[in-house]
Amino acid sequence: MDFDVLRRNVLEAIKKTQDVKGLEQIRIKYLGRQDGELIKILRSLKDLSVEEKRKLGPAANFLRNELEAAFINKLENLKLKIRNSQSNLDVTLPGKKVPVGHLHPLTLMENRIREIFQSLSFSVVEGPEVESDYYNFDALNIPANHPARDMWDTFWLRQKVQSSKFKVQSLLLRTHTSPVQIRYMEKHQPPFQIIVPGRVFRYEATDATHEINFHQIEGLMVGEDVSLANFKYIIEEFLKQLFGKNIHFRFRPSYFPFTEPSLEVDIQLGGKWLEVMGAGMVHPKVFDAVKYNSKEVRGFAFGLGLERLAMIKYKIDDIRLFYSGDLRFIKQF
Ligand code: YSA
Repeated sequence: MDFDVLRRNVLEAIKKTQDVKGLEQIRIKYLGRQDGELIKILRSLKDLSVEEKRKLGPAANFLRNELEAAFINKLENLKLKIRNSQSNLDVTLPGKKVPVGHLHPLTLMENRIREIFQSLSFSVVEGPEVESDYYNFDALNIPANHPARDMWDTFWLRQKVQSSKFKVQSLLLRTHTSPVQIRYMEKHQPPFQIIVPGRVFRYEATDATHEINFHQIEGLMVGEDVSLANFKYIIEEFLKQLFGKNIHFRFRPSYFPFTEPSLEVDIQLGGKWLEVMGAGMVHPKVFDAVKYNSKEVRGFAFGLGLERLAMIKYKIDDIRLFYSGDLRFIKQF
């Protein structure tokens, strides 16, 4: 058999074959290393003269490369055909379940609270978690050495920032969201109504209702005629929207240096009262700190505990579960 005949036969056979197994048989028949047709021709070359070998050797190599390429090409085509035929989807088969994550209960709670206050025309504002003692305490009428500072056990940060040549400013992790009241009022004029969701930190012992790292949502409404009655209406409306009409809550007198009068809100949970919010009418000294005329404006403010409200909503009896990372807990929401 000469090269041309071999070439024609092989290409014809490759063309005709329609399966991988058949293709492999053809390859062995013609290009097999032991008894392939090509190797037989090459072996017969040894009897030829040097001249002839020089001519036919390269031609044989060329043919082998060409035929090998034709086999590879056909093999790829057959594989592609198989893949395509397998992609004929049976849409009646049940689909594969794709695992999807979901929101943390605290995020769900925060989103719902934002929604309710936005429906009551409050805007959402944010502030820094690392604060100066001026915003966290002084401007809220809690000067250094005031005994009320003990109400907020504080994580102090190493002092870095020099506010002036002579005074070193103390930095801390904010103990409540109230400093954002000051930051907002420094830059805006009344009337306005805002809420401030955010993370706060307290250096205190943890138990079923206390965490060292938790969330508050501050509220602040300032205008000419804002009164405690407005506060009571807003909070009642808020709690009813969040928990339904049958929610049991009470207002209780309290004390904060930055409000006068001050009160707290408790919600009944399993026969006990759980404190969920501190609040009051903004103290004139707070308005003085932001250069408002305290004779002309009035306002109410509150700071609610997000975890506590989520505990009531989802009937969770230990606040520490929110941060436990326990998937059995998280997956229930
Ligand atoms: C008061 C008057 C205002 O004009 C504005 C805001 C406030 C609230 C004040 N800044 C404050 O922080 N009060 S508070 O210490 O009583 O905390 C408010 C709420 O945060 C509590 O009612 C409680 O729901 C939650 N809270 C307090 N300590 C907590 C906590 N939640 C979880 N873990 C803790 N350790």
